[in-house]
Amino acid sequence: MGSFSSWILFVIAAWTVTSTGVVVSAQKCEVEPNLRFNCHPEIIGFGRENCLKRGCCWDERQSATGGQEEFKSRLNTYDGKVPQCYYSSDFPSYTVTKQQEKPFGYTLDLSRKSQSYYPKDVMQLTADVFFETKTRLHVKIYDSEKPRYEVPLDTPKVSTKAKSTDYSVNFGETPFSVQVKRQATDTTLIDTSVNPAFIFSDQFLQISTKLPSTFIYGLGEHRHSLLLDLNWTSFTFWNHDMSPAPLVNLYGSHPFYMMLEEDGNSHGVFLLNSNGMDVILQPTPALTWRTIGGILDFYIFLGPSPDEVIQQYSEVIGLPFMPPYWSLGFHLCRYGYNSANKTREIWQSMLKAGIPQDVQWNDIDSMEGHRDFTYNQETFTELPALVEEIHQHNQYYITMLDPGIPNDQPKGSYRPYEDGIELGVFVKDYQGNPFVGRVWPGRTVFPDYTNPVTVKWWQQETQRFHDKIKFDGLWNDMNEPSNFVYGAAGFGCPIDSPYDYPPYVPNVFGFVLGDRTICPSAQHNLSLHYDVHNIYGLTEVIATYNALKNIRGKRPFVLSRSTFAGSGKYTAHWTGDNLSSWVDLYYSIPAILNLNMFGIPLVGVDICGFEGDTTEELCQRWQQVGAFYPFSRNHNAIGSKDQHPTVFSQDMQASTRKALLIRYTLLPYLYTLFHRANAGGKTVARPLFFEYPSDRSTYSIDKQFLWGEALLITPVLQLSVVQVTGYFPKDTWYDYYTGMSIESEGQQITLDAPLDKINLHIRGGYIIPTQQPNVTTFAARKNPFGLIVALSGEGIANGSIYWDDGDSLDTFKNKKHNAIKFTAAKNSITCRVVHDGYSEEPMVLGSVRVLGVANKPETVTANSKAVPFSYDVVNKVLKLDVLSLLLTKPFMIAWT
Ligand code: MIG
Repeated sequence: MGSFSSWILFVIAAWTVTSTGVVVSAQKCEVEPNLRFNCHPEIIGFGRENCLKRGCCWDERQSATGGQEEFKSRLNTYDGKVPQCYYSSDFPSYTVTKQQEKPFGYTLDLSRKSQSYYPKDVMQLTADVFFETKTRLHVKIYDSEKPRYEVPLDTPKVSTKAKSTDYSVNFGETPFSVQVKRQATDTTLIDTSVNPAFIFSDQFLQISTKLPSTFIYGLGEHRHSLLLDLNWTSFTFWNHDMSPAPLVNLYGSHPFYMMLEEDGNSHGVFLLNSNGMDVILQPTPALTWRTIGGILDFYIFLGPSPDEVIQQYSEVIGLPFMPPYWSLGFHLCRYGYNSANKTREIWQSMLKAGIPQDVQWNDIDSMEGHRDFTYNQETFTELPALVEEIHQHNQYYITMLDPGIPNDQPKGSYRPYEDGIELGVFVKDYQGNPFVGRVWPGRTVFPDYTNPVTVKWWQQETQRFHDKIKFDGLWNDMNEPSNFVYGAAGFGCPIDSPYDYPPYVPNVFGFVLGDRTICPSAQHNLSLHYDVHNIYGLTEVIATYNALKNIRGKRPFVLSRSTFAGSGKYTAHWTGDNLSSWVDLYYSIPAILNLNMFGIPLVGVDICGFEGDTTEELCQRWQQVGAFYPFSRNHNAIGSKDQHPTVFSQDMQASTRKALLIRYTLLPYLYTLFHRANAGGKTVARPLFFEYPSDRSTYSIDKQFLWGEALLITPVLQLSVVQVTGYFPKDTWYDYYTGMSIESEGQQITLDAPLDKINLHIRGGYIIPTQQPNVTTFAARKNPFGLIVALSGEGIANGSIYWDDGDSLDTFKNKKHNAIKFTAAKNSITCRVVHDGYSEEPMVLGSVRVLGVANKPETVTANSKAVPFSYDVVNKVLKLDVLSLLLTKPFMIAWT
């Protein structure tokens, strides 16, 4: 603790009895600046008098600009000032009145004597502490007497305590606080005693924790660098249709963070709560959760490696779905092809140019009056034929379904609405009538997917539409849900509703919760919109996923704009309406890395940018980076200049073709990573620190990323440069193109990056399965496989492949797959078949590249028979090209 004499004169406390009946002494306001927690985050009413009324401390010395971290950060003028109004060190809170042992851990009874300054304090709380697994702690704090809204996520139910745990838990009794420690290192991961103001009122719930380091990640969906900024920043969770911009609430909510501790261990924390929320970071370092409803339902994951944290998180929220193989190919879309003919022309131009593409998309311009389940009878009459033609080329077609259903069509002309009204499937307003907003089709109502009847109706309508257009996947846009007007069309939201105008409004864009969405007072089957707003998109994709599954009998593919924790079980995600700009190209990388941490590995951003016009160079570089987005789609806004690859020069097309052919070459590796995500929650695209958690130089890297453990991508993100500098952690790295090795000591390395090249490196010690590419995954899957064997300094490498038919449901569960392991050591590679359950397509191994073979071998054998080979003396690469081994039979390749 420092000395406060220099500023204590300026601190004023309510040293008389305040309205809450609390006496605050000036002494209790001696709180070190970084340990001050904001007692008056509201913009309205901010001032000394109201601060003191709350029983809080007021620091005169702070300028009048202090105190409202969120508002200031919104205006981008906040310069790291501590709050002007803050809690005294004895701010009243809960005490523990009873502690009981339970089979799952403990239960605590908490109670408070005085009211906080928010209405309707919950005076009696229960805290259940579940020692769920060795690495997972679950702490659930709720109203002891009255049930409150809880997020309907299907989380594991644990009734008995884990035998041993990596964590220990302690409590402070008066006031109540929680401390969680990592036993192995004695590091305190959570300590809520840092802020005395633990508040649990009906519409304001707040708890803070001290953080064990400054290395914090997550808290999406926001536009931010990968490593978060602790300098009085705030992150708001309230799903919103909003072009990605810093410091505002965007399309999705993931109240989850992960941290690296000082020693490189990592842990994660998830607050299972879907109400509007602010999370505040301050340099203490500390974090404050501030939500306006539900309960406080925390999960703490002990890792200790970053990837283990994500696996443990995925076990709680649900493992990512297994994507169809074709969906890992390249996707082309735009808003505003405006006709089936134009769509066809561009799709055909890709075929002609030999640029890989698996999926052609249409947007709302293909609909009749922007109405779901229709196609335009003037401009898209040939759509059914076009889709058939696309299928004949073994390619796929995806179209859009928005939530807004028009309610003003002539009687008898629009069945989805008429059936829906009869079944009562729409969200109701505060008076119980269908809630009417305004979206693309005009005046619209919104399906309430928390109602099982709605889910049936949605499936039925989707089926009817599929009878006309044989789409292979669906795109759920506008599902925040977005609304063009504030609340109800022509009305807004009821001014006297405590849900539309709660006592505390999180720092949402537009200042009111109903901004560009449904009124929080609207009613769903499950609860108020106030509670379920952030899971609207999740409930829609569950319905869409299951509809597709039932209709096609194959693996569903859904793309959703709005997401919540657990969405990855059902959907892919793209980051919405980005801009065709270099800055947006950079932000794509932290975005996809974050979404991987949130359990949504199939993620990408609109390649070449959505809004605005791209340039050829930007689009060329973007196609290169985008070839390595797990979900790779070029998409464009209506009115923007064309940006499909074939609109550009031959050079640009050649470079895009080259990047995408590399993607297609590496698809068996990517697919194997997706299998691991689906089976065990591992990330697909990951930050460097995931693989090198003890190397601090990696902690803030977000201009490079990895596929799995082994492929490092170092793209150009700037105009007019033909070199790029990247960080190479201490390891052996091999240039993807030449096989030349780099021995890095953990250093920055500058690489040539001519316009037609994206730098790729393979990490020594890994074996990557590949396949000779083609312009569709259908064609590529008929080609021979390859292996890239990247030897470690010790001459060792490992890898695997997961393979199945790429489209059937539950192939892993039903064991209709192949799982094969490869090991290289002592101048040989062996193949071990772990599971052999898929034999429809023979898996021929055609070629092998061994990187890092020091000397030219004299002979090379496959299963003891000599095979032809060549050796690149300069790059030290052993090449075998005329193999005809089967991957599904054990083999051994050796060189001497
Ligand atoms: O209000 O369907 O983010 O990808 O092209 C705009 C038209 C609606 C927003 C999506 C964008 C899509 C567009 N949609």
